[in-house]
Parts: sequence; C-alpha cells; structure tokens
Amino acid sequence: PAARTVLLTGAAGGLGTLMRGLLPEYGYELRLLDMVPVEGAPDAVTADLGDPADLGALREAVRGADAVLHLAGISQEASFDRILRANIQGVHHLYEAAREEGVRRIVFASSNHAVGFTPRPREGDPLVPVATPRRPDTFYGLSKCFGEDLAQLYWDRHGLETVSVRIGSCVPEPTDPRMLSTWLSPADAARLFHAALTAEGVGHTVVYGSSANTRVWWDLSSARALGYEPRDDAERYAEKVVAERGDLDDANPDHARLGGHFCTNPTMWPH
Ligand code: NAI
Ligand code: 15L
Repeated sequence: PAARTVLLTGAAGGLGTLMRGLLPEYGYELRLLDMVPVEGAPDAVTADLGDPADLGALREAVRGADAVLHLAGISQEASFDRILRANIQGVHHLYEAAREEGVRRIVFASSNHAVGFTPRPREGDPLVPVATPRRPDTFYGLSKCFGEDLAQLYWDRHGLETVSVRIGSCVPEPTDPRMLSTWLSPADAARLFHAALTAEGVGHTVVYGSSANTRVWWDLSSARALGYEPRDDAERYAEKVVAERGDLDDANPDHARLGGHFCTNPTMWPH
C-alpha cells in the first residue's frame, strides 16, 4: 500500500528543501522536522534528534506517520563527538520513536561514503555491488555504516522496514568530473525515494542512489528492483564539466576512490 503521511527529517537542508518541492506531486502529505526552523513552514517540528530532551517531540512527530524519510544529520565530516550525537545517537532515537509508535518503514539517507575507500572501477571493471565490504572514508561515512546496521537490526528484531539509500551526489547539476559518475538528479532522487517508500516487502534493502549516468560506478539493480527508473544522465553535462574542471586523472588521488576527496583531504580528518 502506498505510504501517504511521511515525516521528512532534515527538512531545512539542501535535499530536504528539494524533496519538499518534489514529493507532494507523488501524493504525499509531508510532516517536517529539523533542528533549525524550516523556512516558510511554521508547522515544522523543531527538534534535535541527538538530544534526549527532544525525545517527546520526536515521538509526537512520528505518531501516525506511514513512513519516515530520514535525511536529518550532519552531512559532511565533523569531529567524532558531533557525529556521535547527531548521526549515531540521532538515528537510534529516531528508530526507537518509530518502533514505539508502530511506524512500518523508514527510508534512510545513507551515503556513498559508507564505502568511500573502495577503488573506483576502471575501464572493464565490474560495477561496485551493494554487497561490497564497507570501507567508510570518514567518521561521517562510519555513521552511515552504523545507520545501515541499525536498520538491519530493527528489521530482524522488530519487523521495521528500511531502504538504505547510499546517495551519490544530489545537487541540481554535476559540477566536477567525479559527479559525472555519482550524480543523482533531484528529480531522480524523488523517483527513488518514492519507489523506496512504496515497494512491497523490502525488509532491509540497501541501494545506491544515482541517476542513469553513462559513467556510473555502482550497481543500481537493487534500486531498480524497487521500481526505480532513473531518467537523467550526467553525461549531458560532461562536455561543460570536462572543459571547466578537466576529466578524471589516474594520477590524482582525489579521483582514485568512490569517496573522492573525502579519502584524501586533510580537512576530512578534523581531529
Ligand atoms: P544538509 O546538511 O543540507 O541538511 C541536513 C539537515 O539535517 C539540516 O537542515 C540540519 O539542520 C539537519 N540536522 C542535522 N543534525 C540534526 C539533528 N541532530 N537533529 C535534527 N536535524 C538535524 O544535507 P543534505 O545534503 O540535505 O543531505 C541530507 C541527508 O542525505 C544527510 O543525511 C546526508 O548525509 C545524506 N546524503 C546527502 C548527499 C547529497 O548529495 N546531498 C549524498 C549522500 C548522503
Ligand atoms: C555526501 O554524503 C554529502 O552529504 C554530500 O554533501 C556530497 O559530498 C556527497 O556525499 C558526494 O559524495 O558528492
């Protein structure tokens, strides 16, 4: 059965803002939550998922929802303490609230950075499968591995379903050569989240989230099995991106792995 009332966490963020615009077309009624006020949405719940004092507000926000689209969290590398609170304690608080309120499904914004240290496939290599070993590239990526494992636990123990979406790069347009492989167009993101919210019998399913990019690095078959049919391809921007930023360079360590500069940039180790 199609989920109708969906709690959107992280509604004030980049992806949350895009989905607030796109998901109502699919028939969803969205409830919004973020730790900061959501512009133009006075009814949005303001709650910090990592703060035990906000558990009551979280439970109330979850009550009666058919599903949760869980986008809230720190979306870049940060200190372990910050990641622990927002992304690790935060995801646990959300799943507990959902379990207590009988919510049946969560779509979890995981990330390619859960497997970011995986070498990018070169010409002739197979696509990276969902079952590839986790190789987080940051504490941020590690928190996404935790979220995926928590989702598996809540499915096995409590029958709470999750689709964990290892999102590539969801921005209006690809702006560097890596994104010619990792791009998820906003319209395809809405298609993918809709499929993840409505497919039957998902248990805990892990999928990669990108558009039908000619240069894609990972296997989209588990996403397609949910009914996801991507329509966009970053190749449309390839000429422009390569002219402005150059192509992938085998000698550049930033281009060697799925996670790109998350694997190499010293600011991605802020300790
Ligand atoms: P963003 O940083 O723009 O938005 C995240 C939102 O979560 C912010 O509005 C922030 O206030 C809220 N938030 C952070 N900690 C919170 C807490 N403790 N309690 C309540 N709200 C909290 O990030 P973006 O780009 O919108 O990403 C959304 C989700 O998708 C994140 O979980 C991110 O890790 C994931 N993702 C995004 C990708 C992308 O390309 N945009 C790629 C891979 C994963
Ligand atoms: C992510 O997980 C980040 O949240 C996003 O800001 C991008 O950096 C994206 O991955 C990416 O890998 O391009």
